[in-house]
Amino acid sequence: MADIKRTAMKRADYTPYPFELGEVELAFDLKEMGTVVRAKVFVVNTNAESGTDMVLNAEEMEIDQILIDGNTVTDYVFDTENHLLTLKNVPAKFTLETTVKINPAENKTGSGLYMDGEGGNRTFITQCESEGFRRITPWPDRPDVMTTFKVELNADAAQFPTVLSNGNRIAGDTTGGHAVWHDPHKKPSYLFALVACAFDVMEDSFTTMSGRDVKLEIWMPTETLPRVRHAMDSLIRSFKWDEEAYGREYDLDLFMIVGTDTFNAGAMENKGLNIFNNSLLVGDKDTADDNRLKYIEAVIGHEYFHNWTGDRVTCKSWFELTLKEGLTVFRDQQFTSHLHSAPLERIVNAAAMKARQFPEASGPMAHPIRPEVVESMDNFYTVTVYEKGAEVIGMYHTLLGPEGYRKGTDLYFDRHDGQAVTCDDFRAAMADANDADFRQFALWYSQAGTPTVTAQTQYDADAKTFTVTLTQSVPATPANTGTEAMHIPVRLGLVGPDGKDIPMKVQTNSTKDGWPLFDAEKELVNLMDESVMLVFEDVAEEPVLSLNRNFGAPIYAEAGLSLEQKMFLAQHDSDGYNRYEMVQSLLMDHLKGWVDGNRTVPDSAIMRMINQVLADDGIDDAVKAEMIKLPAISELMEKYDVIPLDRIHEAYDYLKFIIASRCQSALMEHYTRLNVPEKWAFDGAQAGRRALKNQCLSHLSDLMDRFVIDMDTNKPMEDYVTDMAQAQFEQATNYTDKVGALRTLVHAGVDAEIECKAFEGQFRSNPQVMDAFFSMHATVPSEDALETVKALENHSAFDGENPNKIRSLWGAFGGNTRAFHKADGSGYTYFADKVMYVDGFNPGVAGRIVAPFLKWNKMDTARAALMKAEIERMLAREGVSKNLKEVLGKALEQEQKAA
Ligand code: B3K
Ligand code: ZN
Repeated sequence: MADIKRTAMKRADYTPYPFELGEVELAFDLKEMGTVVRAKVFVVNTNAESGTDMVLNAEEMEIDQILIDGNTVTDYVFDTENHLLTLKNVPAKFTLETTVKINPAENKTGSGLYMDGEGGNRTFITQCESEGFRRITPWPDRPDVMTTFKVELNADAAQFPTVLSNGNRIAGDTTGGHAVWHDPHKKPSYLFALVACAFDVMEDSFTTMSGRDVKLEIWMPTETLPRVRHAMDSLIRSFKWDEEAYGREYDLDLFMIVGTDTFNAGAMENKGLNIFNNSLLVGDKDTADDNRLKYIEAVIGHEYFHNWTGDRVTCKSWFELTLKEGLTVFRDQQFTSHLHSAPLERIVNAAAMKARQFPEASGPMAHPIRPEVVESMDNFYTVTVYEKGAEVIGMYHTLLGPEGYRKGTDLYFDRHDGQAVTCDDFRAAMADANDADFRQFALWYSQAGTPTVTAQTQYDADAKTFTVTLTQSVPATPANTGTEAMHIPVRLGLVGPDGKDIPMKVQTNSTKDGWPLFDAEKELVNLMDESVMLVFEDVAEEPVLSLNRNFGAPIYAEAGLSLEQKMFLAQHDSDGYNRYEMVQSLLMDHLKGWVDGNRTVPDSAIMRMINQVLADDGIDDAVKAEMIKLPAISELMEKYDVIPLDRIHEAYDYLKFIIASRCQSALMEHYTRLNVPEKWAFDGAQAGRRALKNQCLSHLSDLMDRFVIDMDTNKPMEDYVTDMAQAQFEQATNYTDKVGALRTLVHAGVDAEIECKAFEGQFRSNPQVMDAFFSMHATVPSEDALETVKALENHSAFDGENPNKIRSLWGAFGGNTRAFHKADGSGYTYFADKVMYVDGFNPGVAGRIVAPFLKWNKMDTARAALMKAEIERMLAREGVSKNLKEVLGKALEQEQKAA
């Protein structure tokens, strides 16, 4: 085995940078090979008069010259392994000038300055978060070193007429390959950006609340430009919402977005110059489905909101990433809730937590939202830091109410504008603005793992009391971050036999750190001890407990409800989220009962419940679609120490068949009701109708490989449903319906060659749609997907170096549990080969797509052995990245569960 030495950084080791830097003047002479970068900055040593060393980060560059106060420096060490440039014995105050050469055309890492596109779309582009700036020029590349930037750009005017950077253009224009930019706001290097291109621009404008006019520009290849109107409209909505909801105004005269097809992340919030992966920027009704359009809107909002939560107030160190990301995700979720449906947004976000974050928190990469130890920062742009981080912000909002929360954010911005701060500073602002105590709440930042809250209830008919005992437990995780009792806001309700909420009054209340045990106004319990008991009085009849309403805390909530009680809440709970949760929980119980050979939910109950949901006029179509979806397989896998994967697949097949066959007429009725042409609009009700229609079709398609006769027509259902999907494909007047029909056909395993050819013919030149095409094939729930994926690697639209293609074909395959986990191990070998290939040039992406290997230790003995061998093979690759070493190294430390 090759050397797998790993080095970690610890949050506790933070020390401030010992130099202060003035405005930096950067000059770029942009060439595909041999770009020259000059940097000039005045430096003050804050700790010493003179004679100490100055350490800069520097990676993949040739150093031409270093000057201190105009004199050539020779006393320096360039440690190319650790990417550090040390200038020896520098004076107390001095002007530092560096000249380096870099080769953007050779940079395939997606970090630093690199090239994208071909021919007329060839572009210089940057990505500096978290540690890309050090690949551009030697610099203290850490978020707490903030300076203003003046940037001169020169490029070949014929090929790259437009040169863009942060801030305001103070010389040049958009046509001559030359411009000088000045950003008056101090910022860390990770927010630096430049672009040189020959794109076109879509322009618009926004007048801020104080009456300033801001120019809005989206730069794109000419042919793509017509499809960014939705993005521009979303941007205008974002500007307006942040003023209304947070009182935050934009602070430059120009806001630009540039789109690219080659980008490791979704998008990047560089000051005044956001760079977007085209997959989150380009799309209209004919090329993006409703979910994608909503996602584009949310990400446009997210990056714009970073202007305050990230750019104006930034992170002191990368350990504090959730300070900006958790907060900004929460803000984009609020934005989406405001524009669309709050209950739907809650359901979708809770589902993502359960399907993705809870499994991460129980695996080898478990970490608190503020990690304590990091080897490769790329590995910590996670659902824990982002989505659980947003849930933690949401709990402040729940605990303080909207007004208290807003007081907290106002104080945070007042106190820290222009600073690099920590999660503790945010927490202190929330506490100080509200005179509230968040000391115990701080454990949400330091403990990993998903707490479980269990409720035990007892009804006393004579005393008319209902006693609820809540107990919390916090699991131990490989991160070893503690298991102390947390401050958990548990929202709850008591639902009476008539389906109505019973007013909640506790016999005795108490307070801890100023928090009432039961907050009657907010209808929540401040669970701060391991176990608490509440006695509700004047309860005339035995109620059913509705626990963790609105998914108010990111926990497993176990109310110990019977089948009947779950069915009851599914129908009557006044909390829309918990109605959804109860339906999902019954589907989960059905699956688990089948796997365990101990069935508690009869098929008839599933039939009754699905039919009930479909028939209920009080539920939005979009929410119905979410309710009747099957729970994610990752959620069911979480329930086992040793995962019985084959039985899990059988359980899904069986439940799918039960839903399709027993609910056939209701599914058919709703499909028919909803399958009516309407003039397309980006509108929640319409999107809901399309979502439910396509979900009904998808459920019905599970009849396709069974011989079931339709009672009315005497025709085999297989033909019937195929006909329906084919007709929808042919007649679709929007992309949502088109791709919904095609996915149904492809996933049902019927011959869809004609439709696939037609789809490719129409969309071959659209990279985003082709990504969806690759994913659709890579996720077919069948072992055969392995061969399909291999064949698709040769597709003319596939490019193994492009992160979007890597994710849409190989990444999606990794999530296909039937093909990836093929019993003979061929899925593992294939996927490991791909991970190693990607790791050779883009470790950031490799470290993320490798995730399906991490829970090797929970698989059956045969699979665990095969996976472990592949993990060892990946680690043995000459030149394996620190990204892979960290995640795979941690995976190997796990103890195998199967005997
Ligand atoms: N801040 C960027 C993340 C960049 C990821 C770098 N590996 C996107 C975002 O969260 O807005
Ligand atoms: Zn972000």
